[in-house]
Amino acid sequence: EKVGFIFDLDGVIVDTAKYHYLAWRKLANELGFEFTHEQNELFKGVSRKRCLEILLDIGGIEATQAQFDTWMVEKNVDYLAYIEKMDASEILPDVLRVLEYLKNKNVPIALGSASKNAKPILEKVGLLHYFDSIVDGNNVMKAKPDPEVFLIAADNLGVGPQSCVVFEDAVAGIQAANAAGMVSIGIGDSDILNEAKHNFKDFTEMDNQFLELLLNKNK
Ligand code: G16
Ligand code: MG
Repeated sequence: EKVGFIFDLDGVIVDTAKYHYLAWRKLANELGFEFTHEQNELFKGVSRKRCLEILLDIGGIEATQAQFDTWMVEKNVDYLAYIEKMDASEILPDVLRVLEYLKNKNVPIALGSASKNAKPILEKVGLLHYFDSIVDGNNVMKAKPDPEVFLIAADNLGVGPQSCVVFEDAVAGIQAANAAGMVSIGIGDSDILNEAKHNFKDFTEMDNQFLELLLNKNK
């Protein structure tokens, strides 16, 4: 069977984590508390709703449903203002080389992201056309580490889960890929992503020979 490739978005294709951070920090400051970079680590790969729950926990704030909904919208409006200014210069190093390499080999490619803003971001940086399927926060019921997002992506690509390779920067994402029975590849800190099958600091460390190995894993 052919091999399918699934990419996470934030932290793998683009570094939007910094914009999420700025938007969450602004909200925290407005509510009267600090939000640090270390705390932001907990937000990677996690849904917007869950992020706000964690943020309010950090601030020790009890919110009514109406407040909660308002703050969800407020954070996203701020985040979208950053997204609006994005362009291809924000694509992370060697992502384009890897996408081109796979595209030239006619490999099915999907996006598997927790974000509800995935499509506009891919459009902004000019990468939308590389993806045969986009599965994001609008399509899933259960967030990572549940495997749902990657299983839907595999299904859309017409490839069995065991024939899929997942690139992820979040612990929850690696766990989701493993739970789906896929080959998990950590992009980032190998100490944090130690449950991944393979680890790379970023795509500059991953040569075409390794991609070829993944491509032929079923042969
Ligand atoms: C991303 C980020 C998370 C963010 C989530 C939801 O997931 O890593 O920090 O909270 O999407 O984003 P939004 O508020 O845009 O719906 P991923 O899976 O692409 O890393
Ligand atoms: Mg991510």
